[in-house]
Amino acid sequence: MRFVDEAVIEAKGGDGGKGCVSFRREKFVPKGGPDGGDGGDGGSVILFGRENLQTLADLKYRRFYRAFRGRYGMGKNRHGRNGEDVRVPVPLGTDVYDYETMKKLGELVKHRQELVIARGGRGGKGNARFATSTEQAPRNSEPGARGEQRKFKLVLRLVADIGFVGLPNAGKSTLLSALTRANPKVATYPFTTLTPNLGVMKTKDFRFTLADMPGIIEGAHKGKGLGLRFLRHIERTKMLVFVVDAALGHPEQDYHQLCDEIKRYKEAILDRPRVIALNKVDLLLGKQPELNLGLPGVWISALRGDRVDELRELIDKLFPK
Ligand SMILES: Nc1nc2c(ncn2[C@@H]2O[C@H](COP(=O)(O)OP(=O)(O)OP(=O)(O)O)[C@@H](O)[C@H]2O)c(=O)[nH]1
Ligand SMILES: [Mg+2]
Repeated sequence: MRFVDEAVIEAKGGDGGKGCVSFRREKFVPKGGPDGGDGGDGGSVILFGRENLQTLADLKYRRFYRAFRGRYGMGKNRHGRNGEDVRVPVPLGTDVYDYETMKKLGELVKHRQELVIARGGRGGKGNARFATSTEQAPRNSEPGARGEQRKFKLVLRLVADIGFVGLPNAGKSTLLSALTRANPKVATYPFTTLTPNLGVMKTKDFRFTLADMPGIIEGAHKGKGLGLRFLRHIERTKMLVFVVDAALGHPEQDYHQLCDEIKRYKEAILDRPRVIALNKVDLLLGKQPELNLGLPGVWISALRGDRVDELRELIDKLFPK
């Protein structure tokens, strides 16, 4: 399915049911007391996290969500039935904002975690509730309260353990295929990957989710290239794997450029552990220059699979568990 990481939706809670006006009728009691029941409460619109969803695409197609109304109260003190909730699954990592104020209302990062976004209205009281010592035959009841209605902006920031960052064409997607069973598109031109790809990497006793990102270019933090739209997808990772094309001859420069873009976007992202994959070593014809990048690294060929296992072990060792 198409990867969609932003959506605007509107939700309305169900209105409460009206309270009932009714009086007891019994064979030998001509004027029975009030017995109108309360209306049912309206249902709510509830978002919940679902782990196997990866995009907000469904919410792009369906924009309006309306929960059911509460039923009317009835005679003989019968309570109206409550309106049913409407539950909407969203991918893990969905942030929910009020559309008008852009205030963050919550996030869904765990499977089955819930957020009520539009509460249903309470049911109105029936006339039985209005009886007092002086008013024994009340003819009033309450209408149900209206359900909340609001517009929201949903923004997905993927939940993955490890994010790949690199310039376009560095071999990130090739590396994802080498480390996992994922099968992303790989091509000889830059900007092949337009939306993040996820894969699962297994080690002896751990399972990591890896996110392959579109290439980062200078100015990405300001929205250049695919810019911010995917830089945000590395925010929730716990570790970064930098992928550089070492065959181009300037891996240090590339690495510093990548760090710079991330730093300008959100410096704290650089606090997490990182490793560097110096890729395309097969094109280097044996020359592996001494590098002092200040982070652990492995010379690999993602294409041929050379030393990819070593990288896997390094990631496993440095990942904050
Ligand atoms: N020789 C060689 N080529 C490689 C290696 N890894 C990747 N490539 C090639 O480099 C090109 C780009 O690879 P991708 O995996 O698509 O690169 P990417 O970083 O995902 O690129 P974008 O998605 O555009 O950012 C492809 O032609 C790959 O076959 C490698 O280890 N050695
Ligand atoms: Mg790619």
